[in-house]
Amino acid sequence: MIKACIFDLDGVIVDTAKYHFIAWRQLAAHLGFPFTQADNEQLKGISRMASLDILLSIGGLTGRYNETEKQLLANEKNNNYVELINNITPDEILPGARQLLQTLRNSGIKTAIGSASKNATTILRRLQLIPLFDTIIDGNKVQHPKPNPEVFLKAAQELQLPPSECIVFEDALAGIQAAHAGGMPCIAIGSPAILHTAELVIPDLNHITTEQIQQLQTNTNQ
Ligand code: B16
Ligand code: MG
Repeated sequence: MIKACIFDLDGVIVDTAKYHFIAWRQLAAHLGFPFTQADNEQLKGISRMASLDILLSIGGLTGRYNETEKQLLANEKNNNYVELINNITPDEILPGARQLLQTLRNSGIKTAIGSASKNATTILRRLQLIPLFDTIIDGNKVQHPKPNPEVFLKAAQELQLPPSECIVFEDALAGIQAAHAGGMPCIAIGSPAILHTAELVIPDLNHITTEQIQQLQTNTNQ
């Protein structure tokens, strides 16, 4: 039986990808090259420093900066990003998210955040969603970014549940890989053409019930 649902934040609970995009594009412009929406797709679910490496390779700047300079560039992007997310409101919560969280908690199923973002708590506070989560594991609490399962295993550990009793909600391939590496089934939000490695792909959180979640785990364990 599923006793906990672990949610990725960006792309599952709220669409912060558009703000990451603007912030990375500002940095690229500063460095003197264009950065497109298609380029941004490569950064979803990836940690900040890994994203910077991809951005620099897009600009033909791989190997140009040392680690200290790269940290300054990452800080610059994060300052751009924090300025944007300071204006986020609960209206930006993605369809079905608040209702599903409430329904799960009413049924006694625990809820957690498992996000790569170091800004997760700030965002959840602005969305007024903190009380709907039993634990929040974010980029500040893990050593190894997705696809390493650490973020989801730590959430299960905090909830004092084995991974087999947890299920993950994700929007990125790296996150689906992380869930599977941790021994947890995954429900993906987005396009089945891209996210087909998940046990189930849905367009948004309005399209899932607690019965389906339990059924999915039964099927996975057969
Ligand atoms: P930050 P998630 C991820 O959040 C984003 O998808 C990814 O684009 C971002 O680079 C990463 O967080 C780190 O975010 O710079 O705020 O620490 O999808 O794991 O909730
Ligand atoms: Mg995500």
